[in-house]
Amino acid sequence: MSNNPFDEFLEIAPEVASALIAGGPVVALESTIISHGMPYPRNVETAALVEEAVRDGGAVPATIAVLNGRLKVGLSDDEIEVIGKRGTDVIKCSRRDLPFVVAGKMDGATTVAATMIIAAMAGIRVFATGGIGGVHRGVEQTMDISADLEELARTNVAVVCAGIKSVLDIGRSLEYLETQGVPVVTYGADYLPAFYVPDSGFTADYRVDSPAEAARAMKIKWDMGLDGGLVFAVPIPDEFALDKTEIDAVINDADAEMRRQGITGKDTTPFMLASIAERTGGRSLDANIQLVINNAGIAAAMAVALANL
Ligand code: PSU
Ligand code: MN
Repeated sequence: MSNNPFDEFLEIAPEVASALIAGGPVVALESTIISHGMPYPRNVETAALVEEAVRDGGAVPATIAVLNGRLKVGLSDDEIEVIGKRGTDVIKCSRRDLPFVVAGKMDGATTVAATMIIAAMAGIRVFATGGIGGVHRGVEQTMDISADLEELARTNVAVVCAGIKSVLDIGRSLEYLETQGVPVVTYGADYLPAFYVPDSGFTADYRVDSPAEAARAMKIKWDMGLDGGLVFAVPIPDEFALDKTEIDAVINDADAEMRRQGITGKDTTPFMLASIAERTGGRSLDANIQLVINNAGIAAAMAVALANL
């Protein structure tokens, strides 16, 4: 790996490094979902199940975080345990945070944006998660737009997710991605999924029905020099989906509570996820776990297909 210009910062796990050198399939996984997205110990259990789903799909998992200022690509079970147990005490790390967490030799859990950056540095092209950040509701007042969207505009990684949560303003998030030239592609569905529910009511730009089709689109995009990411939106399997009317009401209540408490900035997504889990008696957490596992398996198949092109 000595030809990598980012060697100075990266620490790639041996299994991941071997797979990358061989041109084999690797799937990046984020760590903010572990520290800030789910409670301990289910976050750690989920991280293991997600890695297993990637392996079952024929790829090598690379969970990404910053530890002691090192950009770690591929965490050990012990390292995942530490991040999961410390939870929101770990710094939620997006693009703007990376230089300071590295300079200060600190620990950071990486968001979709930061995970994309580190994955790209390591040469990983496919990344699985639950949900991406987007344009927040009330953006007219707050200007709260996740750095994930800007990262998708510039960094060459495909993000496999369950769509855009209705915690966010789905319509405006799609407009932003369109402006930035980021393809939003549904996997095996006509309508864009909305995280806990398989159908948001919004249509996507394109639809693919196989990992090979997804991989071809990625390869052609990047071969043409069209830098930036792609969003592959996979609907939550029906058996794990929540009722749309119920979850929409819960999200509205959680959103109102967040405004009352004056929560802003990077704290909004973790607050909403925890509040929704509490209000659904944990059913949203169960759904969240299942959709991430599902996405991981599909991302693995896409990584395999990409490696075979
Ligand atoms: N959506 C989820 N779970 C999560 C996140 C989003 O369902 O854990 C995390 C991801 O790491 C994502 C981040 O990148 O929240 C977005 O935060 P912000 O809106 O502050 O950019
Ligand atoms: Mn934000």
